[in-house]
Amino acid sequence: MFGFLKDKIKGAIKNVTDRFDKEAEVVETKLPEEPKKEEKIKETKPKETNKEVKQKETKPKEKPRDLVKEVAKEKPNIFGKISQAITTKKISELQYDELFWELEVELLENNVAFEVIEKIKEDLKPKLVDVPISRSKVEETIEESLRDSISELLSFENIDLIKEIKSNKEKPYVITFLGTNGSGKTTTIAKVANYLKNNNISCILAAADTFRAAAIQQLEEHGKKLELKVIKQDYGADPAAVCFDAISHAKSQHIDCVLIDTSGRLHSNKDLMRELEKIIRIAKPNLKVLVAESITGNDAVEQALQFNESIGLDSVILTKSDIDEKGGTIISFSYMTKKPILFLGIGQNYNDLKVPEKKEILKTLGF
Ligand SMILES: Nc1nc2c(ncn2[C@@H]2O[C@H](COP(=O)(O)OP(=O)(O)OP(=O)(O)O)[C@@H](O)[C@H]2O)c(=O)[nH]1
Ligand SMILES: [Mg+2]
Repeated sequence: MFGFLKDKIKGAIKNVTDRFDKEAEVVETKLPEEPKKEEKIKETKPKETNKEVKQKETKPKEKPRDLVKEVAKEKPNIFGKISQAITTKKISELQYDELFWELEVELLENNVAFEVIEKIKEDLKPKLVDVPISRSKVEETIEESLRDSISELLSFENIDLIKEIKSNKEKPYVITFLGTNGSGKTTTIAKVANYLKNNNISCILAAADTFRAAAIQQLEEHGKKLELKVIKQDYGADPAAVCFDAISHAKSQHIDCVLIDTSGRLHSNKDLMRELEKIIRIAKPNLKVLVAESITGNDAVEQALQFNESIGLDSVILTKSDIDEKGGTIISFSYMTKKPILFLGIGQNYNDLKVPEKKEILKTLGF
């Protein structure tokens, strides 16, 4: 999933390093002085064990060895030289801006949001600007800094859904899934239902997309396959009423969880947003989850920010990560929305749902 981004970043780091080598100002730096001979020898002399001390006591006295001479003979390069000059290079802030552009383009093209790139740029700056640095260290410094920045960007506190539902005192735990048309809401609900079922949590599905043709049927098919009850009304019915029915049924049957499917909408559609607000007012969900497509990159981030402003999101599920070659969306998402990424959708089967792991993401990015 991040293979493409990984290769692009590696390529960009190499370009930055090459340009640094060509354009940076050469600086002669003196290495710090070597410690005095006697001190060094004292440090390197191994400690004597008790046994050795005893043996020494019984041995006839030998002529003391001149260790300083011996070591100096063996390692003339270390002890022969007192100080040494090495060649390093440094760049100005202006040069840094130009060099960073190489990296910036790759990150932008791979769905990393502009604000996120700015943060990465600021993190890296003090490590490269006006700091004498050798060529071999440039690549390493950029890589290390990027790894630290991305690691920090991915530092979201995730929700342990199973624990949340199991510790919920007032049944049912209600989750509303919302998002734009075709983002994967209905498929994701089926995957989550399957995940809950595998964790011994009972759930029912609420067909609150009463708008799109065949939406109820689609949910019913999943219900049949997963052996789960689907609460529905007719097409054109008030979705909030469907939610009310589903929650009442769950209460009376002591069902742990209700998963609400809603129709696709844009945050800019006022009527549909009002309808969503009504669903939320009636259903009072424990979790409002935006289902967004990983492949849409910064558009998905923008949607999340807008939906959050209108109705307040609790979490996000990024679908179609399996076909997202770029991989930058997840990095941008957590930083920009500050919302936990509950799951990644990684395919069209029921088991294709994954809890995002920071360590694994960093590894697939090559860090
Ligand atoms: N590759 C891949 N495809 C997915 C994933 N999640 C959903 N899809 C596919 O995306 C398409 C749309 O999925 P739906 O679940 O119908 O999306 P929706 O948001 O409910 O759509 P509307 O109800 O029309 O708004 C289907 O073909 C799904 O199989 C995923 O994680 N990976
Ligand atoms: Mg749907």
